[in-house]
Amino acid sequence: MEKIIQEIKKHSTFYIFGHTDPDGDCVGSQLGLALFLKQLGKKAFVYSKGKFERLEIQRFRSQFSETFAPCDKDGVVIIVDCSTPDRTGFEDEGLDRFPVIVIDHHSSGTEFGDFRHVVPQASSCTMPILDLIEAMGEKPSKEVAELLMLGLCTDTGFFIHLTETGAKAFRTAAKLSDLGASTNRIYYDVNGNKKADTLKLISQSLGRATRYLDGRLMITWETLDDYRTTPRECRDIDTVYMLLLATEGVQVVASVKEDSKDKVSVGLRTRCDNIDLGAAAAMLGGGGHKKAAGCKIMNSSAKAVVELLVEHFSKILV
Ligand SMILES: [Mn+2]
Repeated sequence: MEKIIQEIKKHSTFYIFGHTDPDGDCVGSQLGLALFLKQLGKKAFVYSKGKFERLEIQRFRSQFSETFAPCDKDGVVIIVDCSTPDRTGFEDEGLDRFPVIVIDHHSSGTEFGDFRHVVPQASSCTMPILDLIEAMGEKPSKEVAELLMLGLCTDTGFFIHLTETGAKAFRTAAKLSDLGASTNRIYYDVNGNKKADTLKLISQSLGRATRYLDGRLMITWETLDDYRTTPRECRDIDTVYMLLLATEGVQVVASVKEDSKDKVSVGLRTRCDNIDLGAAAAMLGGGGHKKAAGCKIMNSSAKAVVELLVEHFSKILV
């Protein structure tokens, strides 16, 4: 942390990257950190390859650049919320010409970057960012606090995913609340703008959800065909996860989605403390957290991936 603080003090330009297909935590981390650095009188730029599909982050899209054209060769790259360098989507764009600071909270992945502040116990990436701001002896503005709270709210499912180890997250939330962040405002910014078509996709996903392994595993799926009738932006898989995880006897929920003709992405969620989905996803070439993880399967169809998941979890859910 001390080295990261020195790097920040020493330099005046920062290039901030998150992961592709950004979520609230990624966007909150990138923009919160950028705004904080600007308030220190520094230059900060945020980059993302998108896609900004998730409704809760679409309003931030215009602030991000898709191409990396550094204006200061003495700048510093900061990568947030990424467990591996390829997650940025910018791995071939010369980020390593600059010192690289990594701030993250994933439990699996690779050790990359020159300076790392990775806290796997943190519930969101915005938590170690607040730690950094405090370690610098600074106080986030109301706007920064609300961006950091956005990450905390979305990565914890508005605090639902927290367990008995969640005290630090609540202490962080209390601090951000004292600084002027409103969880109610964030809730409706995140959840209050759904299109009517969203209900169609939700009902379709719920209708397709199938129980396997005596109901311990539930899988729902979407194909490319589905997006011909209902736009992809109308997906609200988090609501689907929440409802499926509320089913009696269920341990793991999987959503299988065809991204393109030869790429299928899998999202995994569990409500069980003794299941490590990050490890389960890693065996399939993916990664993530204990309770939320995912992977991408190439050269496959949704149907084949469903079969693969049933086989995979028949060995894990015993
Ligand atoms: Mn995160």
